Amino acid sequence: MRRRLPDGRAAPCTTPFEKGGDAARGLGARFPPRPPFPKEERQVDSLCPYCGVGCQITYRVRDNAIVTAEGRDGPANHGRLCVKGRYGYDYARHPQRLQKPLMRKPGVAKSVDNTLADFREASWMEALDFAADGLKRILQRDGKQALAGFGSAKGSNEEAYLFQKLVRTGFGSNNVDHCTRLCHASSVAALLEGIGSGAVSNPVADVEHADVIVVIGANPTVNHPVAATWMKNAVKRGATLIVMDPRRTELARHARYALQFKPDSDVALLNAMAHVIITEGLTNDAFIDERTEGFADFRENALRVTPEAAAAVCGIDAETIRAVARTYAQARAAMIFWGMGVSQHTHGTDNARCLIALALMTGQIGRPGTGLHPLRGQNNVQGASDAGLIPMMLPDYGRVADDAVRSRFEKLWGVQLDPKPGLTVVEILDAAHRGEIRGMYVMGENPAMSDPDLAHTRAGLASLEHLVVQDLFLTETAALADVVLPASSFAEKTGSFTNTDRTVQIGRAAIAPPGEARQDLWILQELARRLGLDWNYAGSQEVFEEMRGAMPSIAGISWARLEKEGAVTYPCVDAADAGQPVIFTERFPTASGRGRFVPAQFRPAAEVPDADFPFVLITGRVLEHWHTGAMTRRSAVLDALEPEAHVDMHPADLAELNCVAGDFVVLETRRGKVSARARADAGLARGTLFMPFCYVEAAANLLTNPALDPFGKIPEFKYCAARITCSVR
Ligand SMILES: Nc1nc2c(c(=O)[nH]1)N[C@H]1C(S)=C(S)[C@@H](COP(=O)(O)OP(=O)(O)OC[C@H]3O[C@@H](n4cnc5c(=O)[nH]c(N)nc54)[C@H](O)[C@@H]3O)O[C@H]1N2
Ligand SMILES: Nc1nc2c(c(=O)[nH]1)N[C@H]1C(S)=C(S)[C@@H](COP(=O)(O)OP(=O)(O)OC[C@H]3O[C@@H](n4cnc5c(=O)[nH]c(N)nc54)[C@H](O)[C@@H]3O)O[C@H]1N2
Ligand code: SF4
Ligand SMILES: [Mo]
Repeated sequence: MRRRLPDGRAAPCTTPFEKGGDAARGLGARFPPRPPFPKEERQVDSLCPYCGVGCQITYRVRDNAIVTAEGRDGPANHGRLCVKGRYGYDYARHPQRLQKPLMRKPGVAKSVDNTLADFREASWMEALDFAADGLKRILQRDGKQALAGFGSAKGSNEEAYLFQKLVRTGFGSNNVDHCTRLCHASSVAALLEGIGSGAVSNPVADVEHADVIVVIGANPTVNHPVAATWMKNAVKRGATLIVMDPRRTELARHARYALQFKPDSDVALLNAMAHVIITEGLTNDAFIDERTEGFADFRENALRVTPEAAAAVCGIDAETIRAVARTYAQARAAMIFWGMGVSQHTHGTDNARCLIALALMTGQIGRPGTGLHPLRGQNNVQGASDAGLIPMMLPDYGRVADDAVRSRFEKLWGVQLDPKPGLTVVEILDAAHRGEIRGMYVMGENPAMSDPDLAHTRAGLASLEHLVVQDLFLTETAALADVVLPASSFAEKTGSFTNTDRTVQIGRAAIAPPGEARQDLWILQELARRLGLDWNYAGSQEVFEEMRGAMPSIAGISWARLEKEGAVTYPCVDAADAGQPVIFTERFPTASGRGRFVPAQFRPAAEVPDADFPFVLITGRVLEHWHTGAMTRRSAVLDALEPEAHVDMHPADLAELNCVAGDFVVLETRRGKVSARARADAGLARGTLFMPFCYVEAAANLLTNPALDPFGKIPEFKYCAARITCSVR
């Protein structure tokens, strides 16, 4: 009989699939004992390094270490912080921080289980020469299409800008992408097509002016916690909250309508809402006439989807669909927030098209408290995308294929640019697998954990002839590298960062990098020079000045202004512009100035449950951990709060497996299998499983399906077929 913890969960034991890798890399390594609470020495005003809410923080620093974090009065947080902002800064001082460049020892085969012992320390000079020589060799031998780079949404705007410039002008191709591809790529595809811009229309704080708030496929209490507090405050003030999610999340407790619909069926549900709005005469005809195009086709499509027909697909009864549609359409001001539950599907673009159509047909956009807000995830994913860290667009979203756009950047950068759009994240790894991409530069991303179908991804990374990784730790991706460059963490650098509200803010260096770890900006420039680029930026400020010149949307934001005001929201076209939190007020930035309706038909996921794999696996996040766990599993408080891999399921499904919460279960899909502790969650529907992807010992992405949305090229992280068995009783 296994020992039980006081809360009834089984006490820890080893998992059947436990491997040496993470333990050898010391993920579970003990922290040194906490020193006595030090006396405050100085304070540094900066930001939280984690999510797109962009909370402002004051760090108190002593002996080159952060000792506390407190919320500042920033526009997004007004002093509030969540557990990660308050306690999650200590990863920067974790004993496993890389302090010297590393080079793979000769003859050591590449494996995610490689450890420090498989590398040797090198001088910066040697490591940088080796990194650049490998890239140059491939470039000269195989041509520019054989190289690719993944930049970082955790780094600053300036780092993202230089990274894409390095790939475009040093490697010579547009094979540059980052985690936005795994995130809101489909939302952005739909937004660009529908309203000409991928940015949010209004800040989160606008919930204050909304009387209806829709949250669909997002779990802000967990993933945008401070934003969730503003939503809850709005409900207290009287706003109506509608939550649509196959899992009953914490926010649902505050909702007037909590629609726990069948996963994957958003298009059916949203088309039925449009149907009701049309047939009940709740459309905003003046708005449709003056500001949109393409309504007729959309209307015809929606009229075919009755609430009764949709109910059979999405599991929400027709009357509830009607009530929710009326509530949204009749609101004085209604705002839609969405997240990965909408975007991470092979029909993610269709999902987002439907949301855009709802806003356009009711005129719920372009005023305070109305609009569309795809909640941005990483602290700087908005900024990294704006800066051009995407394969088909240059900074500020000009298409690389557009001659006029390209020639503007050719003039600015003094080189010829490739007119061919580059490959996206998953396409790059596929090309690596096929031997077409031979060399890669990865800065501040951990694709060996965050990409779908990890067996395939890791094999692709391992097959590269030359992989340069620039990170804080020997991550699973760095373990596959030929050379690892130890970089600066958030707290060690000064740069600008753009949050989900399009607000640009300054993160300031609070501490110095450990050992010989260097600034990302320095490393980028050293590599660039070795690739023949004549770069000599004195610091972030100088890079930002170049960006301002290249990007009209931030032309009015000078560094001095950022320093003085602390936060400026773009578009900000000149020094007199106060910044524009609410956009699309008079026209949309499309060619015609009008918003465009694009009809969508319900299509099921690429892989649906069957007799062999009868469950639906949904992957996502937990409050305390960040993505692949690289940072938060090295943060003492956060890892103590959520130390173990788990899979959540309905209590009745658990009972049917003959399991109790805390038992180990084996979870298997057509691509892989993992073992983790079972947790009971009555918020999940029967037949659905939820797993976070932060635990290397039970990496959820060994299981996920790499099938892509055709427009956004985003993989279907939110849906695949799985089976589950109880492994320990
Ligand atoms: N603590 C923490 N916070 C984070 C992150 C983190 O790793 N940890 N990551 C950040 C990043 S980069 C991002 S992108 C955001 C993501 O933030 P969210 O979008 O909130 O993230 P998820 O938990 O992946 O998924 C959201 C919801 O989608 C629902 N869902 C699943 N399938 C479907 C479906 O078919 N339809 C609909 N409508 N919903 C579905 C899930 O039940 C889940 O509640 O979080 C950011 N914040
Ligand atoms: N199954 C499943 N998979 C998913 C998702 C999902 O919902 N389900 N969501 C997807 C989404 S939305 C996202 S955004 C991606 C995220 O995927 P990734 O971006 O790959 O994940 P992170 O763990 O945030 O990786 C950040 C890396 O940067 C390093 N780092 C942090 N700060 C710095 C710095 O200042 N400089 C440098 N050089 N390195 C730094 C960290 O140590 C870490 O290794 O995951 C995707 N994968
Ligand atoms: S809400 Fe996001 S930005 Fe704010 S403290 Fe939490 S993780 Fe950091
Ligand atoms: Mo994300």
